Amino acid sequence: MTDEIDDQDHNTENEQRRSFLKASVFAGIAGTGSALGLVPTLAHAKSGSPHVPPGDLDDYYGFWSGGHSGEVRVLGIPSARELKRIPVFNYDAAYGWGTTNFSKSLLKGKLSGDTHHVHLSYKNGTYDGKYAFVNDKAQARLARIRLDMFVTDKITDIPNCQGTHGIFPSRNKLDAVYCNSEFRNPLPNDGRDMDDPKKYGALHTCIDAKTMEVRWQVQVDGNMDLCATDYDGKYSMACSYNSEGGTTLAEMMGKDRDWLVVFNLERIEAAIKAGKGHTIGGSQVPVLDGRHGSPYTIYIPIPKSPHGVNVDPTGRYAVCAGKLSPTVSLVDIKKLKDAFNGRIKPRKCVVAEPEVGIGPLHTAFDDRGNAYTSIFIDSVVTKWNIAKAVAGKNPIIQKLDIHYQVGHINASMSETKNADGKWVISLNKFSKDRFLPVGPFRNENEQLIDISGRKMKLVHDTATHPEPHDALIVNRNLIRPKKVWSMNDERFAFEHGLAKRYGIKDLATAANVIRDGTHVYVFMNGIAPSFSLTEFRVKQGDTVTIILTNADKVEDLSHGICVSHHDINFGVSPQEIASATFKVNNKGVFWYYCPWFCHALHLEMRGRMIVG
Ligand code: RUQ
Ligand code: CUA
Repeated sequence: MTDEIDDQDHNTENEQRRSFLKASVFAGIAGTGSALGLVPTLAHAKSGSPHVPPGDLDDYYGFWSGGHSGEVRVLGIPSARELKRIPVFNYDAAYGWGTTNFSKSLLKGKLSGDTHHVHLSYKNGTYDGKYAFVNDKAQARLARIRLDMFVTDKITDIPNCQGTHGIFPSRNKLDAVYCNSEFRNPLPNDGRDMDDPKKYGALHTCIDAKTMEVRWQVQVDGNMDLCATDYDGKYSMACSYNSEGGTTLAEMMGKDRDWLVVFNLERIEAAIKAGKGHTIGGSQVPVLDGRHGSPYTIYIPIPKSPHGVNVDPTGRYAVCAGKLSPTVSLVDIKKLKDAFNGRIKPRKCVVAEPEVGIGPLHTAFDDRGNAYTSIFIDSVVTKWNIAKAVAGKNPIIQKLDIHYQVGHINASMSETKNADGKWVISLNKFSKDRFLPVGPFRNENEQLIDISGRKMKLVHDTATHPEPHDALIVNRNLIRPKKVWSMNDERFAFEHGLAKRYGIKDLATAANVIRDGTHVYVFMNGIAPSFSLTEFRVKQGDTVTIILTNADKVEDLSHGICVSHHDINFGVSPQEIASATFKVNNKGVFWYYCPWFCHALHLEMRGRMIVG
């Protein structure tokens, strides 16, 4: 772990540290020596206070989707301090996301997205610290974020789909990410069947987590929203509303029960291997028909327009919330096999259906067999006990008022085998009367709840920029970001290719202006407080590519380049290389400068682009 943590005096924390390690969350880390530096801040959890004093670090990383901002956010928990915004599907001038050649190669001209669900990659039922994945509902994409650098590194277009909503990775190993499409559309969507909604379809898509290539798709009845996987790599699941196949609100609410759709991954993989898939339109991705009666799926009836499916940390139960029914349905994952083999009816997999409140949506878990369900219409979080529900007893332990209209909810480490029962975050859609008014568009209000005791305690309000849907609270010891790039990173392949083509030996020391027809390549570095080029000359009408290397190796010493009046503005962190390409249309002198505050002479870190 980091030096800062090791440097801290945590003698008084011995007790807590020991019991913490005993909790076996970090079996793999304990004993490396760094384990001794792990938990100077566990006092927060013990005291139930979200206050993290100056100089102290949070216990958890929070990974927040950014909703229609298109980004992913990183918070410290319990303080709820926002630590970083990771641009994914959006434009972000601070980093130049949407400006640099690398980001443009991923975004392909699109600058908006709608992220709902962030999930991290797994190994053996807990996070491996490698990647985060996030959906784009707006343009049917899946993105991957590297957690060694906290940057987006891949974006995959999902064919034949609209409204890519729920996603979930395999929980046993780095294998696949499953993505649900919420909107049904003609297949292929090329102008056929437009006025015949009965022929529309929705697809469950499997994407390879390592290559980010689409492996296969399965067509379903109805449409899907949230997604979950089991812990053994056997099943993926989708809660499914609109079993009616309607296109209007009234049509979509006709039936009393919709479904939890369960996908039999073993059967699907075997069928794909045997070449049983067909293709749709111009896409090469093999598609199987998983509608009613197929061997690949079962449809478990769930009341009514269900929303949200979450698997408990024991891996035994999937909890599917009713949304328009006050119930949650507890599905016994052990029974799925019998349902697939036709030995029991799918509905028999539901082993309890307790009433938890009006408008239940999402469920999180602690390490003591309790579940916490967000109740949208009642604006409460309901704590209930799984074993009691299964035994047919009243499982309700407490209903905690929150403000107002909670959507998602999550608990610390809840989506892993190592749920630790410390914190719940409640992502509330409305914030009226909680903060200083800021005009008609309001922030959301996210509330932190201490769940370490028998009773839930509301301890903290935080305003958030619109509109996170979901969040993960991840023990910080599982995330190990680097502080400085390696200049050989594969991310810089394009810039290294240019250097090779134009005979630049070392990008760290480059100061070259190379003309190739009407395209001018400007290779320079930044070392605080100067660029290696204090001017360069180009001609009106040229295309210019600036290749900028941050040659400083010092942690936290970032530079960047902003070219006046040319809409070029991007950053480079230590040892990072980035490039951007633009047209120069007007003669004149245009100052370029470093936008990251890097030095006492940061304002002097600038130069002139002279266009003749
Ligand atoms: S889900 S529609 Cu992505 Cu509860 Cu927010
Ligand atoms: Cu470099 Cu400011």
